[in-house]
Amino acid sequence: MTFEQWMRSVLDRVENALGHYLPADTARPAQLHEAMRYAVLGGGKRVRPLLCHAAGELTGATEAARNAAAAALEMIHVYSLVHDDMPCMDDDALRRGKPTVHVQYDEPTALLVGDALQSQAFQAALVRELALASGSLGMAGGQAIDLASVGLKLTREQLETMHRMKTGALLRAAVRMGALAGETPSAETMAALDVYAGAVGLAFQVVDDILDVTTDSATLGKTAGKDAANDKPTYVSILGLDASRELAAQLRAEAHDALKPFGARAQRLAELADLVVNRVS
Ligand code: GRG
Repeated sequence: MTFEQWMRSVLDRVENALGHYLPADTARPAQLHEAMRYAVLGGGKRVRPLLCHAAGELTGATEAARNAAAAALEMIHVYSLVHDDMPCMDDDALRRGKPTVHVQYDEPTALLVGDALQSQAFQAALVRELALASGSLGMAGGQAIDLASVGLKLTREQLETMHRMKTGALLRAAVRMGALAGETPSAETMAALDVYAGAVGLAFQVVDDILDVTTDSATLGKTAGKDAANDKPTYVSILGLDASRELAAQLRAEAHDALKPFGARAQRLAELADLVVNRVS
């Protein structure tokens, strides 16, 4: 199977699993459930579910276990996007090429969609991993640091810490949850996968910062250069464009090196590292 065929089949399974784990929009309160489905279904790159499936395949996790973990990760991710887009945070009108939830519905609905998606995720998931990755020591804490850093000059180390928490923790959980859904992986396996996930998570953010200044916002449904315009530090603002590109390439190499002990079994994870670094949106 080619990488593209594998991606297509995983993406289909992820969409089905999400449809299954989200409450039906006929269940009351129908409008909240409709808005949850609006936020989650039919959009996004699904990077976290893909990483989760690839790591789960490596450790022999069943399809059902991989689907549950992948759906939980995506629901947490979408909750963070819905809240991040609200007027009290980034105040964005477009997400994934369509109106954000508070624009399409209203602010209270967006707040509740995020809350309810978070709860829904914990029904499906390896609770400890997901809680650690999404709480104040992970994504929510990283977001707090990010919001507090507006107008400040962060060092590269401080920027890295913020991103390791804000986006890296959930990407790392995607790999860990996939792996842990399989045959009890060894400490060595988990340590190697942690190194891989750390490098991919940081590369994802470096590339995001590069794309933020090099792509056309209108076609992507987001505001190009918004972080810079908001006076938020980015890799490009600290290192410059060329050094940021070099860093992304270095992190890709680090991710590949970490997978060496697994040989061909880690092919999909290696391909996903390439996808994260070479993506154009
Ligand atoms: C509100 C608790 C809370 C946290 C928000 C992750 C986050 C913290 C906010 C997301 C805002 C943002 C633009 C972060 C930078 C990188 C990032 C996570 C981009 C969006 O993720 P993608 O590119 O999105 O995987 P898709 O739509 O493809 O799933």
